[in-house]
Amino acid sequence: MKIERIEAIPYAIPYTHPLKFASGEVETADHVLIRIYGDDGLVGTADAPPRPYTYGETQDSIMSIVEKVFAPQLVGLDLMDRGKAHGVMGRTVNNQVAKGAVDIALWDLIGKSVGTPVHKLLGGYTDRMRVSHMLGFRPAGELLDEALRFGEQYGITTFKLKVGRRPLALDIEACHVLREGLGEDVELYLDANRGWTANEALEVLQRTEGLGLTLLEEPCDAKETMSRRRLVEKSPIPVVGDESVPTAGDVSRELLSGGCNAICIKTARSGFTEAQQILGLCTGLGVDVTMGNQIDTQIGSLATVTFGAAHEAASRRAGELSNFLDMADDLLAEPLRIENGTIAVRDVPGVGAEVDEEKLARYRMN
Ligand code: MUC
Ligand code: MG
Repeated sequence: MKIERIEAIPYAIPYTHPLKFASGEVETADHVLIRIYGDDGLVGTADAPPRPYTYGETQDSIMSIVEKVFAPQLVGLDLMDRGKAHGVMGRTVNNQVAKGAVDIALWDLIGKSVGTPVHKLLGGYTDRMRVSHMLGFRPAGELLDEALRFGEQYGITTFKLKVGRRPLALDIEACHVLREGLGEDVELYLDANRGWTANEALEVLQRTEGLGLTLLEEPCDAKETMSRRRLVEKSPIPVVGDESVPTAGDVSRELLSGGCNAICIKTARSGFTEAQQILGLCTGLGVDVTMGNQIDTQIGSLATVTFGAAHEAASRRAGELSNFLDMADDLLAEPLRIENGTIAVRDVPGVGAEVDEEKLARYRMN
């Protein structure tokens, strides 16, 4: 089968509960739906969530690079020649989210063309992932209420707390309130989105000692090389690289230079192909990974489950899969369900992300 056409459709869906974090805030999912058409009528689908403050990509830039730069070179390629497709995209630097979505849409189309679920093509390790819920900036009492509600309603027992605020006491208090209110069996970890300096992060680790926090993600800008390395050496828990490691090359640089000792993998910015390279690197080096959330829709979260469940090392920890619950609506025709704190893969050819066409017509911007 040959690639016949590639579409990049901008759309916007509001959030009912905007997510606030140290590097930004998301009130509307102003994403791009990527569709790759095969010449036998099948369609591969993926969601591209722009995060300008993190990677510099916007809704417009994703549409432009896909439609004007990638599509003209990808149309006409044999669908199975993924190496050639990556050769084309690799000639352009950056634009990770655009490349990731094209990659996932290609895998979806391949899965459909061979009649096999993509989670099986990728590895087929298990059929579901445990869910970790991300808690944005809020007063400590509200954070606890939200975590308790997610525990009761969905069976979620792992939470990632967004931190990186000043004064540090705001986040330190939130950690204490959550641990006290949730009990010791709930997993809690932190993500500062570069909001602190490395030395501030060290102070937070000291002032939260004994709370059983399990991970500290992107505490400061990874460019603070020396103090970040000192933090990684002194931290009793793994320091996770996220926005500092969008590519396999970045992962090896940060791990080998001591800038982090665990890695957050996001299919939204790595697609499935580069996410597999990153996972192989981490597995080979004996480094933990988390499956992260780029404030994904249900289509994006389904891609994360598809990848995470396919691999033993990626499914060991709970994946960040639930922030779509804060959106007013979604494009996925059959909604994702969180049952007993888990989300299952879909046993249909491809990824299983069929789009509700009426909703797409309602939310699309052109
Ligand atoms: C995260 O893990 O950092 C916030 C910004 C982004 O790109 O992803 C989120 C979550
Ligand atoms: Mg992060």
